[in-house]
Amino acid sequence: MARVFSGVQPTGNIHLGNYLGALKQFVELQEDNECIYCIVDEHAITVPQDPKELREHILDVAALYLAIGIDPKKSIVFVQSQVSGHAELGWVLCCQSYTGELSRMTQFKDKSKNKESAGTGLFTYPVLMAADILLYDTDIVPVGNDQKQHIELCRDIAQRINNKYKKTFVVPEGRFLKAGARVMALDDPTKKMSKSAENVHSRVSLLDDENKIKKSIMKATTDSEGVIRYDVENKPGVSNLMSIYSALSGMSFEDIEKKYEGCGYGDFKKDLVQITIDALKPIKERYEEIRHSDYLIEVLKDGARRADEIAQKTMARVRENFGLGIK
Ligand code: AQP
Repeated sequence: MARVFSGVQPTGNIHLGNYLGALKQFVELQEDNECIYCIVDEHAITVPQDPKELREHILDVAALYLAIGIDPKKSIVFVQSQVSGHAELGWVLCCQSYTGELSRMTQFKDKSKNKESAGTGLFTYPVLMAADILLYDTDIVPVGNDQKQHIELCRDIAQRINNKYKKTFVVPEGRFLKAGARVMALDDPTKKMSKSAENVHSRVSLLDDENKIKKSIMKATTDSEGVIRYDVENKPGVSNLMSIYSALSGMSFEDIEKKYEGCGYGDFKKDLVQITIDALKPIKERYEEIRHSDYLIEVLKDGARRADEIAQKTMARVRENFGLGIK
């Protein structure tokens, strides 16, 4: 059995990009692997957060994990800050990474753009992400395409340490999906769909009501050609909607093109609204059942205990190989 690890930031409501790019894989992978799924609250504070809202968002994401089908009997589900090994290993890895390589991370460049000064946490975010992964001897990391560069960095750091010290870490592989690997913003298909984008119609969140879903999809940017054709370069808006359609319905791009031959964008978008509503309905219902339950808290406490057991073993090995502390 391979060990799988991934996480989501509790920075707002999970959207179709998070779901189709990463979370859908989480559920499939738990059938044949040992899976660990984290709510990465220490990553969330790399940008300002309201403490009360952050606590709520942590439980929102946890409830959504379970609502989409993650089964705590099969997978470990926990909150990052409940396991101290993440921050501890993060520091060790910081001492083994270079400012040059971190400066090249496109997510840091995007998030610090137009800011007078960026936080150190935002800069070292990919190192903490590497710690999250390496702490659990992870083999596979299911993530969206936007995380490719961070996974490469994690592999580089692990290999660097393995070469310099005794073999300390498993070198993980990223796992990226084809359909939905990078869902773009509905209002601007040149940007990725994001929880923190100002325009709420740039995304469909898993908990959106039917009216909001309808409004966001019907308003989505397309082009003036009026033809449903998958062509990312020339028709990024339509291609993005087709990716969402394909990922939610299982239909290929060719079949979608055939189905909408001679139709306008209106008909296509109306169907996409319905497909999205149908796909999200059972998730929302399950979410409502568990969001305020004691069960959810129990799952997270038990998950933290099980995650910590694995993390402690890795940290003992790290301290030994680095010569930290005393015997
Ligand atoms: N647009 C996207 N398309 C495909 N996958 C995506 N992911 C995020 N956006 C897209 C994947 O979702 C997982 C969880 O992401 P995250 O919450 O840890 O952080 P993020 O990538 O920074 O997501 P957001 O929505 O853009 O959050 P904010 O706005 O807070 O920064 C990851 O596997 C990611 O690849």
